Amino acid sequence: MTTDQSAPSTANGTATAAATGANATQRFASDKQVEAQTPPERVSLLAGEVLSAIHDTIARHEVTYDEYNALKAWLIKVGEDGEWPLFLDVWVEHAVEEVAGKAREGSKGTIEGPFYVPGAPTFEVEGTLPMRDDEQGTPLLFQGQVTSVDGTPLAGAVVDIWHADSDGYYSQFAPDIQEWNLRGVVTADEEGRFHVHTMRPAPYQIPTDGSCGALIRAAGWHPWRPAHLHLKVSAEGHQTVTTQLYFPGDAHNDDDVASAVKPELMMDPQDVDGGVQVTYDFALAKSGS
Ligand code: MBD
Ligand code: FE
Repeated sequence: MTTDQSAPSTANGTATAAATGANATQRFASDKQVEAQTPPERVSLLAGEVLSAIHDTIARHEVTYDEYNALKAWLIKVGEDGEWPLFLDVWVEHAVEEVAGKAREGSKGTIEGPFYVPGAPTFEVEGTLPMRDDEQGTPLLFQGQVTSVDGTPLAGAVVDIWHADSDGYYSQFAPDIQEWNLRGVVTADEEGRFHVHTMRPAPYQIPTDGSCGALIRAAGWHPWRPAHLHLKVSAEGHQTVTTQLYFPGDAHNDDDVASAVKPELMMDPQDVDGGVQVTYDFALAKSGS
């Protein structure tokens, strides 16, 4: 399935770009508090520079009316498909994350992407992510310790984890997958240690049947992200790290469509009886530092 360019058909639905996009758009609207408190001088500066960059590109490459109208039609289509969350998180978020994370000590972060859902089922110290009785794939034990940047173990640190299944699909964004499949929140023990049993995710292909797919085809790009785990690691008095972790050897570690791979985020999976085991420790910066 992961090498197939088409969306999967299932009994009750298809993971179309429009369906995935509509879910992502709705989630963004309901989960993120977007406060428009940016002062007018800053809006004018930023909007002005972005527009100037567009004008410069048009002048430098002598963009035609046909090309302008193709862009206009495409932008309209991105909205109709609900693919603004996907487009922005794939092609823009990494630059924002780079700025946000550059001065923070401790574990590296990377982009959140469009598929986080707050409020997943919780468990203490060691547990298994919600999964189907016949969940496919290789069993993965993901474990580690959360400390402060000075090495102090952070008792009761919280690790929120979400990832795709072995076909590359996310619950709540593809049809026919139970609500919290492969999503969970684990609270660490007194030493900041946690253990999460799950299934190894597959590489992820962004939907190719919508406007983002159309851009990829028109430009001769590819739609792939390497297989990854998404995490938010938090602890009292510390800054939350939003990150992703990757598997060495994945074909797309070097050309992630979302530009979100960093060398520090490579895991070191060990083959164990019946699956793989990964130990990855997190160091959190203190709040206000
Ligand atoms: C993903 O799973 C993802 O992590 C990002 C960043 C964009 C699209 C899909
Ligand atoms: Fe993802």
